[in-house]
Amino acid sequence: MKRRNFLVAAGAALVAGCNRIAETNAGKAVLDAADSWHKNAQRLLTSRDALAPEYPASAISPFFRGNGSTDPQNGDYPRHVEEGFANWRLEVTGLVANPLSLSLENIRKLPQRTQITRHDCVEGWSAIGQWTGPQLSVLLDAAELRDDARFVIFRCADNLNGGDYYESVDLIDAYHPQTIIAHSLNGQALPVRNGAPLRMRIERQLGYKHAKYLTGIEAVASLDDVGLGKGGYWEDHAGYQWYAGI
Ligand SMILES: Nc1nc2c(c(=O)[nH]1)N[C@H]1C(S)=C(S)[C@@H](COP(=O)(O)O)O[C@H]1N2
Ligand SMILES: [Mo]
Repeated sequence: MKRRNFLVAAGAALVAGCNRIAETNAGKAVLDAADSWHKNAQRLLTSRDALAPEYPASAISPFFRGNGSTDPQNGDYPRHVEEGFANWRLEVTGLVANPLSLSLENIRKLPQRTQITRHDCVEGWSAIGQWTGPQLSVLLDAAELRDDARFVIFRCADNLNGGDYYESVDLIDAYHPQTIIAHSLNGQALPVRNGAPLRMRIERQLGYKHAKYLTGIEAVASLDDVGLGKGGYWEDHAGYQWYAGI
């Protein structure tokens, strides 16, 4: 554990350093090249379908902090909080033969997976939590993903510094067995600070990929026309790498 924590801290320091490197044009070109290398070649060299470590209940952090948006005040979100999320819907759209619109009850009735995993944020903190929800693969199969789909976009209810938060993964992470749509943390409905009522868990990647306040899942062929084209809020606005594997 100590060694892993050190590695996470070292990784966070490296990312902080990378943001400075990214400010120079040459540095940016190198990082972009590395990112597309990740997108294209990394899957050939390492096993992208390996499982992230899972932990015993005794390892669960007493408090799972919130980060980024922790209490969205935009749009319909405050009304949904007041209603106890009774009218929340999750839409599955895009390159699918059978679009879905699911209530929280629909989602709780699907086959469920529970996993205790460690969340690593690039800002240099980690927390262990137990997450429960259906695998994303179950929804994608029910929606009948079309052959031309290559990426899955996660749409979020919150607006962070004026931009809509969103994220995306390729189909390897979309179909990874630990990629779930979590409605519960440590056996309780998600707190607002952790993304109520639904948030993604993308266990092989860093924290910013785990979209909170999930309203939509959209299958696309390319990321170019989504947001500013880099595949996520932090990718678009701060040059974070799209593939944030850990
Ligand atoms: N919709 C949305 N999802 C988000 C964020 C956010 O601000 N908005 N922050 C990201 C970051 S940087 C991290 S580390 C995790 C934090 O999850 P937590 O609030 O449950 O700790 O959510 C990620 N998902
Ligand atoms: Mo983060």
